[in-house]
Amino acid sequence: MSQLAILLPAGIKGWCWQSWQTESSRQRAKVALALLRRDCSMTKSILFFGFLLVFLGLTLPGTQGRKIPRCELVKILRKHNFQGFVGKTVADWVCLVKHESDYDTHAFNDNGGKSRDYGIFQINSKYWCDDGKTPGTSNTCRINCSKLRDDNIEDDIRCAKIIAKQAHGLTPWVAWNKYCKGKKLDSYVKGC
Ligand SMILES: [Ca+2]
Repeated sequence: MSQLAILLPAGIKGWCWQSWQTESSRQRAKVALALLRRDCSMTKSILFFGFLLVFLGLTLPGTQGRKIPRCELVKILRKHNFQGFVGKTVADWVCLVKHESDYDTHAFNDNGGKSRDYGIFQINSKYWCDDGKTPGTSNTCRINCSKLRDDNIEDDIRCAKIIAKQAHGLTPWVAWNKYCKGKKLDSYVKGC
């Protein structure tokens, strides 16, 4: 998208300059006026569509990842009844997300080529989702891993709950075991 934005002005400049050169000298003033008044209306149209494409590329929902502010995540987790789910608190889950993905819905990690972790909950392709390149995946959540890297975390939440339910807790998440288990976690929901 950014390349398009850079190329457009150069293309427009070339088009106008070509029109200018094809006319005889006595016609140039007339052409210049036409370019400004009418002919270069195409320039405006191209610019408009160029900016529209860049704008859509930046704002289309579901295509880009984003960092979810801590308190927004707390609100989402409370709404989805995470408090008390599998005997854990919302603070446990916020701590888990902080240390697995740093709240980034677009987070991705390659585990030495054997499997990959996707999204805000860093869900693994060996057991829970299918990325098309992890042999023998269980795909227990019945989901394409790419869906776990967009900014709609509804499906991520559904899958995370399946994982926690099967494990009767949050032990499948290495970061939770390391940074959250048995720790004082009040700060993760403080002020929310
Ligand atoms: Ca998703």
